[in-house]
Amino acid sequence: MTDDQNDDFEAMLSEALGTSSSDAIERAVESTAPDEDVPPGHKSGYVAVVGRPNVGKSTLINQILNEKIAIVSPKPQTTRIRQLGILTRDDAQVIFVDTPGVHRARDELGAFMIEVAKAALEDADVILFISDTSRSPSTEDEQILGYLHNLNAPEKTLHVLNKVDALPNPEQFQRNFEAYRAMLPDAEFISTVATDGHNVPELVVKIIDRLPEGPRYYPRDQVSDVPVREIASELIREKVLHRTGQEVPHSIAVEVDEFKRRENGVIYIHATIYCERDGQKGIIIGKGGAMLKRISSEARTDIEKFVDTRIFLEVEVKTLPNWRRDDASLRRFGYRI
Ligand SMILES: Nc1nc2c(ncn2[C@@H]2O[C@H](COP(=O)(O)OP(=O)(O)OP(=O)(O)O)[C@@H](O)[C@H]2O)c(=O)[nH]1
Ligand SMILES: [Mg+2]
Repeated sequence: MTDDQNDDFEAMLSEALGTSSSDAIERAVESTAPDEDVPPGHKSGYVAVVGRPNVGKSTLINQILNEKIAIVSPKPQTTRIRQLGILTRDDAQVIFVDTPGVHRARDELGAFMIEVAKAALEDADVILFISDTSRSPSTEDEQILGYLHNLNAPEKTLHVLNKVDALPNPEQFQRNFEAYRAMLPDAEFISTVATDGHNVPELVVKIIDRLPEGPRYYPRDQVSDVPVREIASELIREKVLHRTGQEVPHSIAVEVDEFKRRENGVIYIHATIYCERDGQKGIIIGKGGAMLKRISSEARTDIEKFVDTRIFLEVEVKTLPNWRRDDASLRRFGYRI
């Protein structure tokens, strides 16, 4: 821009804003200042939510936020990326870090997922170690204990004994409960039911007690750091996870290729489900396309709920052999740090 053009641009901006552009910039800077209007004693910080796959980490975060920001399924290894769930109250801002379940990695995708969980532990002010009380402890729980031990910060850890509603019988409950408590005898613990919210408000109180004083890092109305586009692709992946079994859930990735608003206000989304083999593609599409139709329709309902607008969703399925071991594909789907 020449100086003249620059002046014109400034004038246009001032007119549009009803003020000088430098004032507008000042205001924008002020409104994003992190400690804006927080009361004295305001607390904030990061809470890493870790555990083996399927213990209810994402369910718990959705329950605390009263909003579905993370996908959930009965299949292990549902969560693949680090995602924030942000709880803002007048007195505190709690930034939950949902992590992939810690397991023994069998491919590069698995190795990435474990790195994500470990990295979240290092940055955390508070750690929630989630156990599934309906099952006995496993080597995966031991693996997590090893990470916690290396951090050497026992006062940061809260042990959450989840799924206390799903116990086979009282003796088994007692055995599982004691076995978990023996793993972390010095940590404070609480039993919860993430699906119905039992003891969840009490857990939030314990978390906030442990947070340091600090500013509000995110705007009041922000509940997650995951872009809408990404949430849409996750919701589609969730529907595939619910509808398919065997190795299919682990073999898919979803990419949203197009996301735009049409003149009639409807949001148009085109997404591709990638799987590793043609046989899996056949399962996802189903007889006469019936399965894919069901997956798309369920995903559309959930995405509409999230964006609060009508959407038109088109989904296709492609085969991308061995993508879970291929560096370029992992990077493309966001599974690389
Ligand atoms: N009965 C019962 N089921 C629960 C509870 N919490 C979660 N679940 C169920 O457990 C399953 C796994 O929940 P997720 O929230 O996806 O578990 P996760 O720990 O995030 O799993 P990964 O992302 O795979 O590591 C889902 O079917 C949930 O509905 C609970 O307290 N009681
Ligand atoms: Mg999860």
